[in-house]
Amino acid sequence: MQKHQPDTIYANPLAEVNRFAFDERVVDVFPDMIKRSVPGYATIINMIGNLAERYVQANSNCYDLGCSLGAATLAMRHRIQAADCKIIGVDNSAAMISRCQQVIAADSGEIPVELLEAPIQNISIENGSMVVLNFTLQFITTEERLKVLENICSGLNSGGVLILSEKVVFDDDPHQQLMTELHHNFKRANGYSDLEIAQKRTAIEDYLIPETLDTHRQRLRAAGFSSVDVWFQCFNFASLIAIK
Ligand code: GEK
Repeated sequence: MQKHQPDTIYANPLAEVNRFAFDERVVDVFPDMIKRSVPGYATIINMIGNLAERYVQANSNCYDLGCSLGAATLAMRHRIQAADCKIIGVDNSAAMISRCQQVIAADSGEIPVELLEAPIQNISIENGSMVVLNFTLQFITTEERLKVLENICSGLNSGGVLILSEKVVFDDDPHQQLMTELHHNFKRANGYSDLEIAQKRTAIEDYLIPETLDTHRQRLRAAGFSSVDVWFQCFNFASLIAIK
């Protein structure tokens, strides 16, 4: 397996900044990129393990939708206490799924993991007790989001849980500006230059579409979840728990 490389994708000035893509170049630097870009990422991954301990039911399926290199899959795999479970990881990037196969093969966990290269819009959720959308819904058009969540809710067993982590925005302009500045300060403290921050921002502008926490809460309820709220937040990054 290749070693993790530092993320320098936007370090030099680009004549044209293309739309961000989860291609091989991103796969090579992904662990470094997400850790240095998303405040609280390591805590969220760790707590997904904690939640798996509590919510995963015996003889059920767990889903990691937009699994990238399988960080949440592994957190669940090593903390699930219930017997006879299976984890299904899904990502529509061939490069991510291919590298994730290597990560899972090198891992010592015993719970079976199946990886699928597919858009999460096409996945059927069956006999689920835990579904993770860790910074994935934000890359799907806002029009498609309710249907994805309805599909998840209908495939979850009673008492099953969805963990939805997203970059978020705020209605209050000064607060929005403050959160953006604090996030950029976090990135600068992690070694990203102003050029890297600006070019990455351009690359994800029309691709990563953040929404307010209220929009997420309302949509999760509309999708059929009975209990919905935030369990983690750091600046403009938050994670919600939705229980069926
Ligand atoms: C983690 N969850 O480390 N269908 C399937 N996958 C998709 C889709 C889609 N429609 N759109 C984007 N992806 C991971 C981190 S990263 C978050 C998730 C980030 C995939 C995409 O290929 C990428 O692997 C992932 O969603 C988003 O906990 O980079 O900000």
